[in-house]
Amino acid sequence: MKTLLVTGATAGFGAAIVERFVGNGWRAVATGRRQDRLDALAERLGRDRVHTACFDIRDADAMAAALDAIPAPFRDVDLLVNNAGLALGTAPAPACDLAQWRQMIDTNVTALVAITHRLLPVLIERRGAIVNIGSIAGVYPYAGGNVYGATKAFVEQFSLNLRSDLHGTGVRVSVIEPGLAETEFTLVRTGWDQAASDTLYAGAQPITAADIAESTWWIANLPPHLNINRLEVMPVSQSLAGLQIHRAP
Ligand code: NDP
Ligand code: 8X3
Repeated sequence: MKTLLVTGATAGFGAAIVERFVGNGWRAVATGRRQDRLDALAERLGRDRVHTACFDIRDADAMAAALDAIPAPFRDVDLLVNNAGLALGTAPAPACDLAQWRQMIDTNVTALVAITHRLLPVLIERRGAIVNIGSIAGVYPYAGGNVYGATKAFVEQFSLNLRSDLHGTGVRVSVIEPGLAETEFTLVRTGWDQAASDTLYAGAQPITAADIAESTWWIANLPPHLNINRLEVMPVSQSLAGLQIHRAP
């Protein structure tokens, strides 16, 4: 039986990825800050198949302690899904809160790098795989995307560079870059403004968490000689709108 570790498994993509893999014969280590959500997931899918590790991924000591405490056989990680992440705010840069910028960098970049570094030895030993969750925001700029988009550009480039460094190890590295997807993402971004979230997704038939779980499953179960480098996924309702020009009055 194979094992995956999913960061940010209390909601959205992460929870759906755990469900998809455990429902199809894998065991999972599910992480996040909300113990009640992790417990509910483990109760639903079975404690023998889901090990929960509750910690703030920005806290290096808490992360190390939680990873040290993972029991056998959950320690034998074949797939790391770096999914925990967030956007905070949609304001233009001059109006942004620096603390929110730091939180996005600490979560989406620094913590992702730290847990990857920590798990590389077991992933190499097991000829495993890494799936990083980037975003279209890391490829295409938009007003209000500022630091969030920049963190996701890091995730893309880190993924591609990791592939180069892992050359010859058999470890596969992929980055999935979703567009508009309805999860708790916009609630978090807007300070739990349900109306703002509902308005954004209304009539758009956005990507679902299950869709990204399916993409992750596909990548992980391809023949071992194939590597998906980048997978960009958008709902049909979303497309790119091009450049803007500010004209002198
Ligand atoms: P959700 O808000 O539904 O889920 C985010 C997950 O990240 C939660 O499980 C949350 O757990 C976890 N998380 C956030 N901060 C921390 C932290 N400090 N420590 C530990 N866990 C943390 O959003 P999504 O499922 O949509 O987002 C998952 C990933 O997908 C993110 O990286 C996001 O940037 C990316 N993405 C999302 C898109 C979208 O439109 N939804 C599109 C493209 C990419 P908890 O709060 O319990 O700690
Ligand atoms: C989330 C997608 O377009 O809201 O990463 O930034 S977007």
